[in-house]
Amino acid sequence: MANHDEVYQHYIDGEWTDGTGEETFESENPATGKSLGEFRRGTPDDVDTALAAATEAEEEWQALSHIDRAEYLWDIYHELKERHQELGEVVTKECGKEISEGKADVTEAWHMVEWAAGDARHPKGDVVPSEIPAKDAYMRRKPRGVVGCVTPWNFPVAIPFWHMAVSLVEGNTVVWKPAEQTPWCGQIIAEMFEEAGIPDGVFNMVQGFGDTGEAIVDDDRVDTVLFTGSAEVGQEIASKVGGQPGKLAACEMGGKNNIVVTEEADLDIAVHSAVMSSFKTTGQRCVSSERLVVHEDVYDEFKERFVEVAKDVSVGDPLEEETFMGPLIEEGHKEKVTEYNELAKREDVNVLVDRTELDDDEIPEGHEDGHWVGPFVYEADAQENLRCTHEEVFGPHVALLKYSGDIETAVDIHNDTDYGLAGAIISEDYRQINYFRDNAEIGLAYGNLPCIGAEVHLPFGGVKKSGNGYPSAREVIEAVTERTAWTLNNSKDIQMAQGLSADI
Ligand code: UN1
Repeated sequence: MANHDEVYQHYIDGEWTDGTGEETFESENPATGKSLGEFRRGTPDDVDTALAAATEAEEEWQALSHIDRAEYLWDIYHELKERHQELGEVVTKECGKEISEGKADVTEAWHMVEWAAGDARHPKGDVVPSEIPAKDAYMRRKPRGVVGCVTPWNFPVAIPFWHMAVSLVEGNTVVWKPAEQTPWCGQIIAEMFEEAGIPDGVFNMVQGFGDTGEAIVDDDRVDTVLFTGSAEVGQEIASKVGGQPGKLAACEMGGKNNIVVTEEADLDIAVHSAVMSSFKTTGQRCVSSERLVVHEDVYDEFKERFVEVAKDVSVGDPLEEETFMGPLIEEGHKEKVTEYNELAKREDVNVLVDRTELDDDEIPEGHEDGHWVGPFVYEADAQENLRCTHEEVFGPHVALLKYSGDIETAVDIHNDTDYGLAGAIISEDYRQINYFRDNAEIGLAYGNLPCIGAEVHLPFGGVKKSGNGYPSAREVIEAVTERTAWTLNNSKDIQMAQGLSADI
């Protein structure tokens, strides 16, 4: 457990180390503003040491079977389950999500570990037919080598395991930088790998900021970069890595996600789904919805009911079970969300709920320095190209966009953002649902559900500005393995495919 008596270190090559830097940083509880512990700030030299260790460890790690490698992860799986409550509280204290979300983060982590470790006993390639009967053809996978992982603060336990569990079972070694806002979760995960006895250099954790992440991304020894985080950083990583032949980046970024409520919607489901998607995690999921596209026939009733909840929804101490929304992650983020709320007003939208500043009596005692914000809900014209309805805010900032006409119109509005991560349709009409499924430009599409809460054995990623790959869940396997097309001739003759003459 973190305390103020020691400065927490990096975990490199099987050792805890101060690294080369002089600087340290604090982890802050966003609900109280108080420090949770002090951590070493990594430098590019520390990344260099970690990458040297990861490269050195590759051969020995790859000599093990998938099943033996998975054994280390099964230990971690049991540890995550046994420490569910305790770790859930750590997540809540460090990233501010209310406690059921803190615990769900840990649950999602063990689900990912279970998937990856279980997959060790599944086929690792394909048997492929050949045009030539005497040929055997296969697709075989092998590890890419060293995987660099850069993870966000909003899922500080689950997302690191999205990146690392499959990478490790497939035979890669890992250098990981946890988010600078959630180093305590990073510390605990590193302790778990140490306790599981993972061989030296196979798993390395360097705490730090953007320069530490950049050192991972830029280094030639890294074969795959996995990134989950902001569109800005993700685009930079994708273009940098794109210029380095042989290296791959899978990035999953944000969204400006929509829920479409048609004239055929069950409004109980619609309101419930919109509240969950817009306000859970205080709007700080990349899949959170900031646009509600609602048909004119049900618009007034939906608006009245949604606004009623938004005015009332509880914001407060995330450790209390009755809290629905915790604080924002940090003061700088509160400023950003506040600026977007102000921008919306300047863009002349019709504000319906403005809880940008909470009343004093809403803020729990001892939490005066938390980064509090409540829902901000407004109606805007779907046809206008406003910044507030098109840019990702990453907070409880929600636009109601009324439409008239058919499902095609709703889906056109849905698709009118640069992003394409998650979205939902609420309707009792299967034709509308199917149209949405086939035409919404998103990676995660939901019918009659919130657009948050994906399960790890589904692909998780998006299109357009939301990402260029799947650094997550089951699809991560594509980013961390090479495919070899292996073809074997069983005859004494050379016979070619495509009818190519083999005469010489
Ligand atoms: C994120 O939104 O940043 O689908 C990740 C979900 C979670 C993961 C969210 N399983 O809501």
